[in-house]
Amino acid sequence: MAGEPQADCLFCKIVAGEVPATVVRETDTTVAFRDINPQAPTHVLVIPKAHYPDAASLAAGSPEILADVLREAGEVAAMEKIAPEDGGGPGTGYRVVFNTGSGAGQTVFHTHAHVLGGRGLEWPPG
Ligand code: DGP
Repeated sequence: MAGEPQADCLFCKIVAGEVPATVVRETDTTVAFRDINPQAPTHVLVIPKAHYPDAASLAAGSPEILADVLREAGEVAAMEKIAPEDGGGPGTGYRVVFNTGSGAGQTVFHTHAHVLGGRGLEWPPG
């Protein structure tokens, strides 16, 4: 059923505490933890506790939880002092990325928002 934990899902195992992670925030519906392979000084993943394979399926199945994920992305940015109000130069402001589909670089099929910042970020992304 949509949202139910999946036995073979790495991020469901992090939610369950079966795989260790450096958790920086947790709410009733979300967990935020540091990416194991950081691409920027701040690289935190915000995930719903419920299992949805990608952002589009989360938006369709539980839009209120997708809103929770995005709110938590902002809370992580504030905690890491990379929010726009922390200044205007390189290193402030942040990017929220949902890689969606293997062709776009998604490797873990449990929705996750990458929160990236702490350095200047190029556009367009690679
Ligand atoms: P994506 O490529 O968008 O599916 O991002 C998956 C991210 O998950 C990638 O940046 C690396 C991260 N990741 C993979 N395995 C683990 C893990 O066991 N622990 C943590 N903290 N992050 C992981």
